[in-house]
Amino acid sequence: MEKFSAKALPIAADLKAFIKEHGDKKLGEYTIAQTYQGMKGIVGLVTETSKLDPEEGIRFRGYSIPELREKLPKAPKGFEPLPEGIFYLMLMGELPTKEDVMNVSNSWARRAIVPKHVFDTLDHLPKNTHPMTMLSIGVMALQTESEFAKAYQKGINKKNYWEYVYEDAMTLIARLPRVAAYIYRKKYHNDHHIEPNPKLDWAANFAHMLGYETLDVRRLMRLYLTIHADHEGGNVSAHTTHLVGSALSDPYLSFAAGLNGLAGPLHGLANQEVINWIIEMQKQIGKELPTKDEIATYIKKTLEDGKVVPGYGHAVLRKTDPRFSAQQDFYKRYIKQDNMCDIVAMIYEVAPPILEGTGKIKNPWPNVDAHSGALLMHYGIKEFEYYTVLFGVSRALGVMASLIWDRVLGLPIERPGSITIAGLKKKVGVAV
Ligand code: NMX
Ligand code: MLT
Repeated sequence: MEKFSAKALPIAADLKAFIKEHGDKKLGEYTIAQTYQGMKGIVGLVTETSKLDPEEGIRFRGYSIPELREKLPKAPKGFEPLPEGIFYLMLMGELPTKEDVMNVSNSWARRAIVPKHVFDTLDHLPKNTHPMTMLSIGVMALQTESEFAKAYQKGINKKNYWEYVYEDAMTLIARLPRVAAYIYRKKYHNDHHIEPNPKLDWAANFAHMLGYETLDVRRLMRLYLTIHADHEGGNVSAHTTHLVGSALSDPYLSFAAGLNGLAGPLHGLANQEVINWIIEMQKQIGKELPTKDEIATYIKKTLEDGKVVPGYGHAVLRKTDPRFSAQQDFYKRYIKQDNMCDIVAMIYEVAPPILEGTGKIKNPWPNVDAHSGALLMHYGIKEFEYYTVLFGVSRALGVMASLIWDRVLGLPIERPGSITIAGLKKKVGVAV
C-alpha cells in the first residue's frame, strides 16, 4: 500500500491542477444518434488500467497481450503470465518484478479465508440457480466484511477512502476464487469441496479448488485470468462497477453490480452461448465435425432467425480480438488437435464474410468469447453454464484496480444528463 500511495498521491494532486487549468477545454462533440446508440464513441470516463484501440485491441498500461505473455513474471516451469502480475501492472502502471508478484500472491493467500456464512448463503439457493447468480450472491454475502463500509459508518476523512477501498479490493480478489470454486463443486460435483492450497499461485490454486491439477489447466487458467482482466472503462462490467462505486457503495456492492452486467448474453455470458450454439449446430447437422459449408448454412439460419452469432462482433473493436488470437496460439502451442477448437477455427474462416454481407454488423470478427469455451472443453471443464464465472473472477482484477484509482483520484458521483424524445426534437427544431 505504501508503494501505491507514493505513486498515486502525486498523480492525484497533479490531476487536480490539470483539471483546474484545462477543465474547460472541449473533448469532442456528439450526435443524437450516439445518444440513442449506447453512447458509443462518447468519451465520458477516465480509466487508467487499460486502453482499447479499435484496430489493434487492448493494451494494459501500454502493453499488448503478446508483450505481456513475454514480459510478465511466470510460475517456475510456467509459460503463461501470472495474473498477479497484470493486477500489479494495472494498479501500479509499471511491470512487476518476480518479487512484486510474489508479494501480491502472498497477500492474497493471507486474505483468502472465506467466512462460513458465505457458503451457508450459497447452500440455501435453489439447485437450478445460474452460477453467475450464485457468484453475485456470494460476493454480496462477502460484503459483511467490507472495511470501507464499516469505516464510513464510523466516519472517515474523504482523503482516506481509497485506503479502505484498497483493503476491500485486495480481500475480495483473494476470496473470489474460493467462492467461485465452491459454486462449481456444489453444482457439478455433489458438494465435494476442495480446500485451498496457499502454496499455489492465485490461478493454480483456483484450478486446484475446481478439481484440476494438471500443468496444462494451470497454464490455461493463468492465461485466461490474465487476458479477461480488463477492457478499458466503458464495457458493461467495468462501467457498472465504476458507476456503483461512485455512490461510495463499497467494492463488494460495486463488483456484484458489475457481475450482474457481465451475466448478460451480449457481454460475458457470450462464452457460454458460443459453446451452446456450437453444440446445437453439431446436433442439428448430426456430426461432431461439420464441414465449412454446413457451418455457413447454420450461421445464415441463426441470422435469419433474428439471433446473434455469439462470439462475433464488438462495440469498439473492428478487427480480430487479440484475446481470441492469444487463445488460438495457446491451442496451436499446447493442444494441437481438438474437434471443438477446429470448429472454432472453421467458424473464423466462414463467419466474417457472412456477417459483413449483412451490411449492418460493424465488426464481423471474433471476440474473446469465440474461443475460450473450446479450450475449457478440451480439458474436461464442460459445464459451459459456468464459463462466465471464470470471466468474472478475472474481471475483478481490472475493475478493482480501477476502483482503487477512482477513490485515490477523488472522482465524484457519476450522474450524466438525460433527455426525452420531445426534448430532442425541440433541440433540432422538429415540431412535437
Ligand atoms: N450476430 C448477429 N448480429 C449482430 C452481431 C452478431 N454477432 N453483432 C452485431 N449484430 C447486429 C446488432 O444486433 C445490430 O442489429 P440491429 O441494428 O438489428 O439492432 C447491428 O448488427 C449493429 O450492431 P453493431 O453496431 O455492429 O454492434 P453493437 O455495438 O450494437 O453490439 C455486440 C456489440 C458485441 C453486443 C454485438 O456484436 C453482439 O451482439 N455480438 C454477439 C454477442 C457477443 O459475442 N458478445 C460478447 C462481446 C464481448 N464480451 O465478452 O463482452
Ligand atoms: C469486455 O471484455 O469487456 C468485452 O470485450 C466487452 C467490451 O469491451 O465492451
